[in-house]
Amino acid sequence: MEEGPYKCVRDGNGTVNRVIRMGTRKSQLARIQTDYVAEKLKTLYPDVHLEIVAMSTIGDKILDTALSKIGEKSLFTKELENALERNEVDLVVHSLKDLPTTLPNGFTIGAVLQRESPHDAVVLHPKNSGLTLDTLPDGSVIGTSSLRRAAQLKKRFPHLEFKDIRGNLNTRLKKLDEKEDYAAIILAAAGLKRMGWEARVSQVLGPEDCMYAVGQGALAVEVRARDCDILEMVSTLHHSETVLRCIAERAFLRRLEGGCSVPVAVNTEVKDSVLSLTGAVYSLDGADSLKEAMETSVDPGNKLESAADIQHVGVTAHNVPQCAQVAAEKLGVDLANLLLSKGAMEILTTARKLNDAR
Ligand code: DPM
Repeated sequence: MEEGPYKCVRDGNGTVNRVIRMGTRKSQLARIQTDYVAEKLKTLYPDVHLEIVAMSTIGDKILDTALSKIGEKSLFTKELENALERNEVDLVVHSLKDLPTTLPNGFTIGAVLQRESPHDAVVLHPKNSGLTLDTLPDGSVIGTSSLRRAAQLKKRFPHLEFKDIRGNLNTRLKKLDEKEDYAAIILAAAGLKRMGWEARVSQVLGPEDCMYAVGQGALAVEVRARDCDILEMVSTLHHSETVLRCIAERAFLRRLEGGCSVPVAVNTEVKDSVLSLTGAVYSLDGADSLKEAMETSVDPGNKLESAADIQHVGVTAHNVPQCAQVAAEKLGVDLANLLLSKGAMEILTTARKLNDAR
């Protein structure tokens, strides 16, 4: 008989009776994301008892500062990692795009779930209903604190103005609807969908308008790297194609030394075992930019057995072909090297300095 992931925690009747505690931030989106993963785990492991432990993080408390100005990369994740480390929780569900490309020692991403739409979406002030970024009047103010979104959209829609907007999704929607400060805001389509606010999406931005952030739209489960039981359990949640795309994207960002606060954007696709990655860096106003594309074969045919401890940009995925993961990581690094050879570091360094001085 195949042993389950809990050979060491089965009781005399062979029933799994361990309690798994899931850490989450208190925001509605974080709760929805955690509940979603909990449902998946319940279906896969009906005998496991799941407990949800909600905590607020520094990132949730500092609501008046633009995300890109806070500096601390792991603002939303650190306190949850502390809880993991202290064994207060066993796993934490994050938006992959909020996880740094290098995780602190002792942690790993044990699951990357199938990606929702990775694209950004436009949410209009009700009075602008029917308009698009193109047709909004000159000088209309668009709310976003993402340097990546602002850089691309400033270049593409020069008649628009861009202003920071902070807070969780609920707060932002309220700021949009109840005031006259913004004509529209830009948010990730995935978050809007998870919140059940698809009806507010007036426009989804394709790569020609706005390429997405590394990892956008994918959920990640962070665990203790040495907790083999939990790692094995959550690994069944991995979605191979998403894993490979996100490894390439994260390797690209890591090589560029970019955090969540640099104007870096990507677009990936897997088709017929070919993984393509387009990556770009921008100056803050989008006037300067570099964009290149590369592809690699991620054919799982020549399966290489996975070594026990291998992580790729923080992801542990024993059940996804190692050779494909290696190829995906190399693709990201190669594309970053190509952009670096064309001057990407100068663009990013200048962007960082200007942003810090804002
Ligand atoms: C990161 C950025 C933003 C979040 C930067 C970026 C957006 C910040 C802003 C790294 N994290 O995208 O260029 O708009 O001021 C975040 C959201 C989600 C995860 C919300 C959003 C939900 C979508 C997902 C915030 N993190 O981007 O609208 O799961 O990918």
